[in-house]
Amino acid sequence: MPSQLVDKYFRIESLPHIWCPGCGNGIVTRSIVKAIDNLGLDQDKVCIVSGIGCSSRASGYLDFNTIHTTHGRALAFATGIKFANPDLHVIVITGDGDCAAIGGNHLIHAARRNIDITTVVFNNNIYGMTGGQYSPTTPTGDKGTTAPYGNIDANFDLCDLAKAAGATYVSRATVYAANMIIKQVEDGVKNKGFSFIETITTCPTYYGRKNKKGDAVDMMTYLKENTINKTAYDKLPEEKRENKIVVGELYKGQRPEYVEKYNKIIESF
Ligand SMILES: Cc1ncc(C[n+]2csc(CCOP(=O)(O)OP(=O)(O)O)c2C)c(N)n1
Ligand code: SF4
Repeated sequence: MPSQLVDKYFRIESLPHIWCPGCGNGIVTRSIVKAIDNLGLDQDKVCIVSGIGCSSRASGYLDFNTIHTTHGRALAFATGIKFANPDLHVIVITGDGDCAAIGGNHLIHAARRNIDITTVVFNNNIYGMTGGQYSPTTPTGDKGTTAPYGNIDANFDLCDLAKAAGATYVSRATVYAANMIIKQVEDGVKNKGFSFIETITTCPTYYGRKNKKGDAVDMMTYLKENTINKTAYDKLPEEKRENKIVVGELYKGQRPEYVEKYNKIIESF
C-alpha cells in the first residue's frame, strides 16, 4: 500500500496487525481504505463499526471514528450511531460468523429497514479467531473443529439473504480481485440505504488447513479459477453453474431510507 495511505488512514501505533501470513483480511481492509480515499470522504465523517473476530480487528488499525463492539452486535451499534449522527458515513466490518450466526437477526432487520449503512462482510467460511468452528457460510460437507466429519448444515448465500431481507445494494467480490472490492465499497457508500458487500477472503490457517485447500497461493488460485461475473454466469447452462463464485453487483433497488423517514416524522411535530 502506498505509504501516504498508511500514514493518513492507519493508526501506526496499533501495528503490526494480528493476521496470519496469507490471510485475506489485509486486502479487504486496504480496499475499504482505498474506496474512502477515492470518494474523498472527510475522515472525521466516517465511522467504522466492527464486531468481534479476526476481521473485526480491522477497526482498531484504522484512523477514523471507530468502535470495536461485541460479537454479532456491530449492526445494532451502527444503527444507533447512524440515528444519532445521520451525517456520518457508517461502515460495518464483520465476519461471516459475526454477521450471519450471532448477528443474523441484526442483519435482516438492518436490511429490512434500509438504513444507510454499508456492511462489508469478510467471509472466510469459518470462525477464524476462535480456532476454526464452522459458520453459517461453511459449505455443506466442509470441515471445522465443530464439524470434524463434515458440516451437515446447508450454507447461507449471504447476498441472497441480504437482498431478500431488503438491502438496496448487494454485491460480491473476492480478495483475488481487490479492485472490484474497492469499486463495490464506493458504490455501497454512495447508495442511500442498506448496502451489503460480501468479500470472499482466505483463511489458510483454519478453513484452508481443515479442508486441505493448500496454502494461501493455492487458495488465491482457487478464487481466480472459480470466479465468474454475474452477466457471464446468467448465460451459463445449468450444469456448468455448480460451485461458481458469482461476483459483481448482484442487486440494486430503491426504497426510502430509514433515518430520513424517521426524521420526517419527528419534524412533523
Ligand atoms: C457473545 C460472544 N459469543 C462468542 C464469542 C466468541 N467468539 C469470538 S470471535 C467468534 C467467531 C469469529 O468468527 P467470524 O465472525 O466469522 O470472524 P473471523 O474471526 O473469521 O474473522 C466467536 C464465536 C464472543 N466473543 N462473544
Ligand atoms: S485465523 Fe484465519 S482469519 Fe484469522 S488471521 Fe489467521 S488466516 Fe486470518
